Amino acid sequence: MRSPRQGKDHGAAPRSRRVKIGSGAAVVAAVAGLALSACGSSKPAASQSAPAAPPTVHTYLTLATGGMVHNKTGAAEGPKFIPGDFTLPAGAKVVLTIYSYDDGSASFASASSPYLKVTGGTETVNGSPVTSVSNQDISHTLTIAALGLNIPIPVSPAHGSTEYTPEVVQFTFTAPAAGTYTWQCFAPCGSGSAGLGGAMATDGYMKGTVTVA
Ligand SMILES: [Cu+2]
Repeated sequence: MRSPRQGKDHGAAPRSRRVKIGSGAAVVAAVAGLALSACGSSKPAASQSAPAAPPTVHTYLTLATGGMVHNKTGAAEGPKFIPGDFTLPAGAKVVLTIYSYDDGSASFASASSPYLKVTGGTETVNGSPVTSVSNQDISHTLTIAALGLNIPIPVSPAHGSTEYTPEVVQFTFTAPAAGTYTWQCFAPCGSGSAGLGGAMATDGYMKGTVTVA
């Protein structure tokens, strides 16, 4: 399986300009200029650049099925977001990409559950914008209740047990102020008759911590 990735946008750094020195005189002039500027002032120059736009940060999570995640005894564990804990820079524009391999549904008792709706940002599934997921198609949610942020994740279709092509859920939002926030899945995807046991009750599976710093 794919290992989870997390990292910043690695935009191309601007290349430093090459300065052609055409003659010895030019070198002398350049050195003289340096000497002059060095003598000019000891104060640091005031920054003249406009306020920088917030950086865009890309964070990647993998949503693995129970069959993909095994404990030390070899028994399958419940579905799991990997990593369960992640960090975001405060105020950054965040593009959170979730690769979901889970082809199991976890419908809510009520088809009008608020957790079927996208809130707190914008979402695409395999590149197409979505504003909600139907109760038949819901597989998990990644919800940060304290921020009013809800990412419904639909069933990853037709993957079966041998074909591992993930569904790509991408959610764009602005990271909040620094703090520690709990995320959790609200779809009843765990074990037990109510679907709230197992992974749903285990930290690091369907619940974790987002640290904003
Ligand atoms: Cu879940």
